[in-house]
Amino acid sequence: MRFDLITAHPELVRSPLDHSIVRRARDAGAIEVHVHDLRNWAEGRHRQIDDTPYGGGAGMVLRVDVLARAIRAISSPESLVVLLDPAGERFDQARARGLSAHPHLVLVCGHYEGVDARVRELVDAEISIGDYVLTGGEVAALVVLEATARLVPGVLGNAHSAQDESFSKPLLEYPQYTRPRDFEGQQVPEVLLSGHHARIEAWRREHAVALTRARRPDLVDDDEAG
Ligand code: J9Q
Repeated sequence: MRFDLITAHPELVRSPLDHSIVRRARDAGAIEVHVHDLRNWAEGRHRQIDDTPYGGGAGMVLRVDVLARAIRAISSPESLVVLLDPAGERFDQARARGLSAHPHLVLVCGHYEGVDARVRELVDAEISIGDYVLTGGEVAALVVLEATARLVPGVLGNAHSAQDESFSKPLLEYPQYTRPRDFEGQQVPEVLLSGHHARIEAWRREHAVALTRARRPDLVDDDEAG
């Protein structure tokens, strides 16, 4: 799968893309990631990518003509062009799975001060990662890219894919422990040291359900609060 990011701040996204699962997926040849500086498509003496809003008001708005040149240069009929924007549809695991089925995703990073409204006609979808103010769409684009990339076939090993299936049920993770067995009087639960795999499985399932019910009742189908 191919990802292209269009951003006014390419330096902001490069390091995260060179690490973790995204780096491994790129190294394995399962995904390709290209970062584009929006300014490459700016024109005129000042190569401006944004301008003051018609009608007045504070801040700068990303120009539709510059974004249109960038999107048209990078996308093809196979591409899904997504604008990261607070007014978009909420991103979740189901959306990540849907995106991972596309051969080419073009992620367009918005600006917190806004993009020209006509940009919405140039994209296939608008996505928000949640209700908070960000300076731009860059961090949101990285979230979407990572969550999507790890679902591309060949990115994760079989152990991880199995785990992913159990998340889509979906429950929160069961409590995990590693050494030391005693940390300031807090002990690792005895059952996890027992080597009794069936009991360990049952313990984990029980605690995953209990944790999910306590913290995320909305994820448990039998809960009235859900
Ligand atoms: C571009 N706050 O917020 C949540 N998802 C995306 C965004 C966002 C933002 C500002 C600019 C995207």
